[in-house]
Amino acid sequence: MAITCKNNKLIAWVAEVQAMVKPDTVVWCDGTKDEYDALLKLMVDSGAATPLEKRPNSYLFRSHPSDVARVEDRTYIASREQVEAGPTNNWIDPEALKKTMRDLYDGCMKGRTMYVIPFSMGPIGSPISKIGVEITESPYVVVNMHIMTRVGDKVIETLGEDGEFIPCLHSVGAPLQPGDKDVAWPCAPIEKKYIAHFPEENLIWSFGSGYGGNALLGKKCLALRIASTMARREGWMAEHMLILRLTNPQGKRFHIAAAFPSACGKTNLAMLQPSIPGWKCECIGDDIAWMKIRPDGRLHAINPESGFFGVAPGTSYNSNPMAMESIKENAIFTNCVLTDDGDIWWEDMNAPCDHGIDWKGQEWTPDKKDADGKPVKGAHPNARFTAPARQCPVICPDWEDPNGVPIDIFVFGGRRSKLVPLVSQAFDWDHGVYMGATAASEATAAALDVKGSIRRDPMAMLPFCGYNIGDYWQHWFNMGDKLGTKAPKIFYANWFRKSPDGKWLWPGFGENARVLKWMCERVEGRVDAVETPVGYVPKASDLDTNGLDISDSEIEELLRIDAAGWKSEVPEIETYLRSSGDRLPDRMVQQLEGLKNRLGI
Ligand code: OXD
Ligand code: MN
Repeated sequence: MAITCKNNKLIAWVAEVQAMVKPDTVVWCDGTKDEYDALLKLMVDSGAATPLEKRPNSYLFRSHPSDVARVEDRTYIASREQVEAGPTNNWIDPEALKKTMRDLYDGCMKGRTMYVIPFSMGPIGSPISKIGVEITESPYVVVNMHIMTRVGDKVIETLGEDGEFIPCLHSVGAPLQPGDKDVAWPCAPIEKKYIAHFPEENLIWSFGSGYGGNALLGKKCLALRIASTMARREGWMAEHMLILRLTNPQGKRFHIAAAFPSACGKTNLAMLQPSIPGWKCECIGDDIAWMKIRPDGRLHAINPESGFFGVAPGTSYNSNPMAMESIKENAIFTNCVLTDDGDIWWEDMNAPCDHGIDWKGQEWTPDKKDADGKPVKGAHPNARFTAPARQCPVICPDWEDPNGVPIDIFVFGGRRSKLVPLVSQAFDWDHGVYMGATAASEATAAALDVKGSIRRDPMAMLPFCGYNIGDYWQHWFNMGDKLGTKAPKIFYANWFRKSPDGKWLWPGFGENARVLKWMCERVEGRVDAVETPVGYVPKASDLDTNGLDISDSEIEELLRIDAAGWKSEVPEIETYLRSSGDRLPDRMVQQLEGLKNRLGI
């Protein structure tokens, strides 16, 4: 560390953790390129990382086959009272959990180096940013944190003597005894994995996993679960939303924040390139938005992250050319195929690969089958890339503006092959909160709208809201009250509606700017809409379909309201909403009653 930490609370916490985890050495990370390069050299030398000949300064990692994704059933909200965690979280008593985890942490970094990573979520010094400090023994975590957050001395400086920070303790849970040889991806078995949040103390303890959302604690643990609880206390919002800027041909800017569950094309939308002439789209963030009401009375958003941690399979020059451009250099890849010429590959990359080494380190060819004759995928379906956001060719010049960007539009959505129209606008804020709360997605693209296949994912926050979901909805209503007429307008989108014979009706992600254009025109009051029981939908003639090969009847079907279908969903929606018990806001009940009335129930 180039500068000395003067924050006694941080010094004391580091000393306390060190005494518990008993590392061989302690290193304070300074966030420099030298540090990044030295750690990668260490991991290349140990065999944990493979440098990629085809991509400058880029590396491939293979995780342990059991450590490939977030572990929702090992993720806990340890509030003092169970009701504070609510029906959507795993609750555990904080004292009991701390006892269990202290036993696991005891000596867990023996034989290893403990890294102390000071990081800022959001531009350093922004009134919306927060500081965290992650302790880990995983150099893979350190280098990923370098990309995903702002790490280094400036954070220590900003913290000063008595600045607040969020302590994030992480361990892969694999101590080394003298003479032990390390493995490429150390981690603990599933029953020892804990991703724990103590919201009343702003504290995160993660044990046993080296992977993504379990280990890069700035992301889901801090920026969503803990931040959502802080946001409620402090009167702001931490949401699972992309942020983009859309500029119309007259040069007017609109800022859009959109929440979609996974597998609905969030990163693709964040980096959209409009096909309609004169419209420009720039990316501010692809996963998380932190939003505060600023002195102008409007809601301003920052992207707390500084990189993309995206799902690799399916990313291609067709589906997301801007993501492909972002990962050409200085990127980290996890669980992809290593090609014979020293590049990476994954399924649906739209590039040839006849032979390579798969994510498990085995020889792989596209026709490889397992013992049961099933095709073997080369990349894990949750294989990831980590890349600096600044490398995205369409990153917005203001993406690091400490004041954030003023949000005009919120979009919720999900994947629904039936029922839900291409786009609808909420009647008002409260109705929009209802739309977000009841957002739902089908389990897979292929699944039909059969009972049980729909997962409600409120505001796409189901695995990320750090407190009782009923209170979270109330917080949304409260924010609407504070914002009044300056509140963003709320919309619901569904790109995935199919015709009765099972064909996608909307031509694809590349055309989504046409739907965003209609939203902007609504915000500006340029177009009328059709009032239906579920919201305002576009008049067919107001949807810009110039140059698209789509028939009038297809547009009609995309926008059709199937009142009988909506009626049949109401009982399930009611059961779902009521599962938050007495924390269900009255205003949500009023929304449900309003819908029933409009549907004639
Ligand atoms: C993610 C997720 O990884 O939402 O962003 O699961
Ligand atoms: Mn996400």
